[in-house]
Amino acid sequence: MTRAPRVLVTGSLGQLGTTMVDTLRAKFGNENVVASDIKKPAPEKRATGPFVYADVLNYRALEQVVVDYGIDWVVHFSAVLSAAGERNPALALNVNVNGFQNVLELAKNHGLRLLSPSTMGAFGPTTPKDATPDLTIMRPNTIYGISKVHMELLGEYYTEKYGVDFRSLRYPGIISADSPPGGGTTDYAVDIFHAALKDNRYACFLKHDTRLPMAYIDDCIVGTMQLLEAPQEALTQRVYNVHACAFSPEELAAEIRHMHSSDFAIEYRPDFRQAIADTWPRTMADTAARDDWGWNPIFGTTDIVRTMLDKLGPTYA
Ligand code: AKB
Repeated sequence: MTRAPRVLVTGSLGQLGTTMVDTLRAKFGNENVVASDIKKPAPEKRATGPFVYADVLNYRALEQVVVDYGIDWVVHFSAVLSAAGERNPALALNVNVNGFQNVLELAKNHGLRLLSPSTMGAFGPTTPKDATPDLTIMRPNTIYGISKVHMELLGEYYTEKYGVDFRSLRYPGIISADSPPGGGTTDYAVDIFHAALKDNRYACFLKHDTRLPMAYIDDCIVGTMQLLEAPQEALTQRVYNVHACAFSPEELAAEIRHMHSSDFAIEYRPDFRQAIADTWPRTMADTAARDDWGWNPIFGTTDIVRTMLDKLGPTYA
């Protein structure tokens, strides 16, 4: 393609969509990136480029956007995450399965490249927990995980059968200061910074030693762009693990004490999200992502803590 691709982003007002739209617009031009959601954007978001209402459950409405704007690529962020999914499994099934099927059909019928992220939540209690490989046992027991395994397999099927250019990466927990997460099991790792700066104490919904893979949003967005733009020939598979660092709540609290306040207090009140976290990997192996398209995260735990405190500090000063 000699001109810039025209990209549609679903779920554009979510934690990742917000930053991804800014990054895509900086690279491909504001007018070439169509942001969509079912919520109303703040006026400053609308000002930077096209925004449309598009419900991923409505195939015809999505198709109209693709035709009207001449879309080439879709980045599909609309999804109900792990904790929200356990609260409302019917909604998660509908959005994650039927919504994905709609964008996949759209990709098939209009020759689109489709990037739809998966998650470490696609693994389950019988998956090996350390250095979890790309190809392994996948028997998740959350509706989120089940719907994401379905997404991965269906995407691969459409690639094989219809030549759809489907791409996916299994995100760890993503930590961001500018856009809040919503409905995930890893959300504690963002909430804790707000609580530390505001109240100097935090009640954590996971146990002290629950170690999970995590990444800072900048690495996540760079990696997502790398996979989105990678030449087809570079891809030896369609779904890739990506790993950056791993920590537990008590390790994160120790870093916050070290960098922010030595008497920061954390208590542990595990709820239903503990059972979800217990089924996920502690670390993931991501050699294929590094070899095939250059995944190379730079934020470790200490960098994440410093960056989060620096970015959020002024809000609570
Ligand atoms: C969640 O906690 O549900 C998400 C994820 C790991 O996919 N952050």
